[in-house]
Amino acid sequence: MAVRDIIKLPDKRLRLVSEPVKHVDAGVKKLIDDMFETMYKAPGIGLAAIQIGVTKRVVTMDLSKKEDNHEPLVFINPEIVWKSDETAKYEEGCLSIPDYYEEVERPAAVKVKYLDRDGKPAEIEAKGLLATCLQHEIDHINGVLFIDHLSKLKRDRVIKKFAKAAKKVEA
Ligand code: GNR
Ligand code: NI
Repeated sequence: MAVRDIIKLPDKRLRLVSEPVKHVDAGVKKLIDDMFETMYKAPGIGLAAIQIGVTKRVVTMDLSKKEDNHEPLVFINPEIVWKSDETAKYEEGCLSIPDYYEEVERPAAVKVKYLDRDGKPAEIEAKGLLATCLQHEIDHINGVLFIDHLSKLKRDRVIKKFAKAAKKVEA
């Protein structure tokens, strides 16, 4: 297992559309292990493979509160098959956009079809934080970031701030 670097804005790889996993083989299992290690270390409650530069449709998550009581969740090729008309607002953050938090409005509940870590088809109906997090991560594997759900003014401001910071490091 290894902690991998998390890629951050303005890294263009965050805009790539990830590829479906064909077989949940040893390589995918190793990727999942690395994602959990990276996510727990960050710490974050969710991670999409693209955040460590891997263009595979793989998501890890752990919404448990207690540090010594992990509840690891894995979603491979996740796909929203239903979303509620009702929406909910949550303050979101992203490990690829550090130290920026903003309220995002999304469907309050979703039904997601996916493969589990054994490659077995599964389905989950989620509400609350799980619904928000699933939508945040499924966005990632489609090259979408939570700032894309904000006003253009707010989004452009964040993108500019990160572009400027990256230039400073470069100089
Ligand atoms: O750690 C994370 N917290 C979080 C809070 C509210 C909504 C979504 C998230 S996901 C985020 C980790 C991350 O960037 N996943 O892609
Ligand atoms: Ni994120």
